[in-house]
Amino acid sequence: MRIDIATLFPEMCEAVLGESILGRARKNNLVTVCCHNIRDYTLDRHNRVDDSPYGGGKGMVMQADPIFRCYEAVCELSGDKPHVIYLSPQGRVLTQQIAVEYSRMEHLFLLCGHYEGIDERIIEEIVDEEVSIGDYVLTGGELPALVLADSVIRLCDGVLSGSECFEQESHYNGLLEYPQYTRPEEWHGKRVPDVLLSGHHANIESWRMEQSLKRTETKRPDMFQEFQRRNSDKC
Ligand code: 9WO
Repeated sequence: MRIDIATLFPEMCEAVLGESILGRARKNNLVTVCCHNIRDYTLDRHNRVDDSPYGGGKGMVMQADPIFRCYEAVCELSGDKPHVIYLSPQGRVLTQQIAVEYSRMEHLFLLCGHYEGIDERIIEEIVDEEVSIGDYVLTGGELPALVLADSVIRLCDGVLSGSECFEQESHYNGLLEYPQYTRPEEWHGKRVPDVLLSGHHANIESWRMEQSLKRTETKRPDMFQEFQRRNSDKC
């Protein structure tokens, strides 16, 4: 899989993509992630990428042309047409299921807006889909792009080790996680549940399942309903 990120703040993106599991995935060539500075694609001699909005109003709007030239350079570089996603509060809200869809795609192009937005015509011209990571407004699309990239990259083959990816195919899918504990056995007077110290794997498994179900039912009744619906389909 290949992901290109078009942004005015490539260092902000690189900082996140260079660390931890994402950094390891890139180093092992399991994914190709490239950050592009939209400012490198302006033809303006002052490197302008934004201008005031037609019709008036405060702030600045990102111009269409530098974004388009960046997109064309990525098409040229990769030799294909990526699926273009604009991170915006107006998009459909990202879910695990959508992340799974994207993880099966060859090539994503994530467009990050800044300031008061981008010229509407670039959306019409190149954007396949707008995606939101939730109903709040940020200062730019970079953090949402990184959230999306993280959710997608961890699903790519080989990115998570055996122990890290056990959740992927399991019956815990669509449920909240069971509670986790590590050393020491007692901390601030609180003991680790006995079953986890018992070494009885079948009992541990059923305790964890029960915890996941209970938690999902009380904390996320919407997810619980969906889980029940999907499991009744299977019968
Ligand atoms: C700011 C603003 C100020 C005055 C008048 C109009 C205005 N619109 C905006 C605005 O929406 N700015 C956006 C900031 C432009 C595109 C990038 N920005 C952004 C993306 N904020 N929040 C997101 C986002 C993306 C995905 N999921 C959640 C939030």
